[in-house]
Amino acid sequence: MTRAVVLSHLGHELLVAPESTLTPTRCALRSALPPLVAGDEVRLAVDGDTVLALEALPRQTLLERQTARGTRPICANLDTLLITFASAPAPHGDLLDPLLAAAFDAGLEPWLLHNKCDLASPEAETLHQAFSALGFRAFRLSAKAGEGIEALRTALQGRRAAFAGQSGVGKSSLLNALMPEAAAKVGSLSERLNRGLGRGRHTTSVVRLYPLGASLTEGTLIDAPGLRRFVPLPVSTWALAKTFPDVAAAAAHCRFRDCAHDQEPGCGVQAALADGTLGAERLARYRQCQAGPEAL
Ligand SMILES: Nc1nc2c(ncn2[C@@H]2O[C@H](COP(=O)(O)OP(=O)(O)OP(=O)(O)O)[C@@H](O)[C@H]2O)c(=O)[nH]1
Ligand SMILES: [Mg+2]
Ligand SMILES: [Zn+2]
Repeated sequence: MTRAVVLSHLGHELLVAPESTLTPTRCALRSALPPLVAGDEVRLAVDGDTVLALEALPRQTLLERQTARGTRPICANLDTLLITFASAPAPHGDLLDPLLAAAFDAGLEPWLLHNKCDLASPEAETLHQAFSALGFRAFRLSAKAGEGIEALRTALQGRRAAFAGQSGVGKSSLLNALMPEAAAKVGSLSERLNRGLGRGRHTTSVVRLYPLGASLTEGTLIDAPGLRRFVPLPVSTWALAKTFPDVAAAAAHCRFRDCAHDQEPGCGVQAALADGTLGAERLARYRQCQAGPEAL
């Protein structure tokens, strides 16, 4: 039996790549299989031209999102989430924090990709520096000018990564810069407006995995449609502290372990706000991220 990785879910079929050849192959699904996503591993039965996914192998990690109708898997077996923002469209703070928290809760390492550095944007630059200062790994990139691409390619060696971020930040453009053979479709702003993309349609329409080399061990990269917002599963206290290390550092000084950082005496967070070591907007973002699914 052949082991394969799921490249993409195509309605009633899967696009898979057998580990030995990595040749993209369409296959049908045995009826009892659970919903499969890019990055999932399956066992195939091959009979002439007929390929059937028989069995889903256990997942190492699973990135999921909350929808109005419940939990939905997005990608499996990742180790790195490439949280992408750009000089334009203007970054959406509300999107980046929940993505960081979701990455931590799923056991993934979040990296921040700042694309379109060829366009000046004080807003994106401030965000980049703030994330770096908090200790996150951040890359300054331009898919257009080629800036930072070599460093990112080296860093991705052997990793299982996926892009996440707003529509139009250049996720597919970065994929193409890293591996031109992916030939992923890239959308221009005018095209976007003509097709009504301004109202929420995306250039990339399906989640798709691309092997970075001749074998899966060399790494894989997943391109995904842009997100307008992202509601993770309820964020754990642990992931919240990893996402907001500055708030967590201040909270370490709270007198009470269950301090809500509100009116409690001896609150380290309120003290940090008062002496200016913590900005009020950081606490506001923390609270918004903590509220998570309630915002759905
Ligand atoms: N100036 C500049 N433009 C870029 C850069 N990278 C991408 N773009 C442009 O940004 C637009 C959107 O790029 P895409 O790669 O389609 O963006 P995306 O994030 O994949 O968008 P969705 O698939 O809708 O989520 C295109 O017009 C690209 O040419 C860059 O580094 N600099
Ligand atoms: Mg795209
Ligand atoms: Zn407190």
